[in-house]
Amino acid sequence: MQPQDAWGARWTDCANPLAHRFMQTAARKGSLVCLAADMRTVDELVDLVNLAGPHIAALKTHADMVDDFSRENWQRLVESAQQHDLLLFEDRKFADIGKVSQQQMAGAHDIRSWADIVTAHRVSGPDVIDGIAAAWADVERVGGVLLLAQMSSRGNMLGSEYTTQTLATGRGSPHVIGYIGNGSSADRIGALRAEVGSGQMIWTPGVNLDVGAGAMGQRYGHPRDAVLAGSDAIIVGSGIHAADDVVAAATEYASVSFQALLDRV
Ligand code: 5BU
Repeated sequence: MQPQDAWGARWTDCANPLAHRFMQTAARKGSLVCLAADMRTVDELVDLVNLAGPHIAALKTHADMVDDFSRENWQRLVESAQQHDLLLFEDRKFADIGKVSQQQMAGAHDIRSWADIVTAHRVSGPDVIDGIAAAWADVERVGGVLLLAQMSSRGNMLGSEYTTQTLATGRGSPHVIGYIGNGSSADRIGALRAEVGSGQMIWTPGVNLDVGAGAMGQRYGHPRDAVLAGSDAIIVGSGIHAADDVVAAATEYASVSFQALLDRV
């Protein structure tokens, strides 16, 4: 399917090249799934990507939970992501001063060299974004930041005033491709979408076909409700990687999310 047919106004309004790349991949594969690959070894990660790869549009990692991380080892994951045309998203949740964020983008995990997207909290001030962008510039790459405007976990402190300030920081920034919204609440996503407009993306964790409470304070909403309310990418972890049949689960999340996009447009 042509991306403009699947995405409607978002395709024209959301001009960021990385957002376009995601939308194109999503339309081609018929999937809004960003797989949260919360695995502890590179072998498990690569196996998971090889299984789910055809049914997902982006890959989210936590490099610092991987026991056998090394730059050489990680390269195997980067290559399998490339083979499946997946944007690589490191959910690092940067939250320090700009200069330190720049250095943390380098460091042991060298995130700046392989990640296309990272998350950041707005809490430390707007300069965290400049620090991250400077790190990508240091290695002559361009990436996109998703600012945490909401979270899915219970009891979090990202209230509506904080969200509004976060959007004010991200609006018009060439480095901010969009925001993390709370996938467990369609109402919250709808409110966020109304405030964001259609020029930036909203990606949502806290979605599962089995809605309700998850482990340790995680909360889940239904992926269809999230997309209808304005989410552009559903971030799914255990719903896929912990399923008995990973391919079947990935296929189902893909079709539910993409059908919801078509119904939304
Ligand atoms: P789950 O297994 O689908 O619950 O995994 C959710 C993933 O999304 C996991 O990697 C979290 O780090 C990530 N996440 C989240 O759950 N909630 C949030 O608000 C943010 C990220 Br930000």
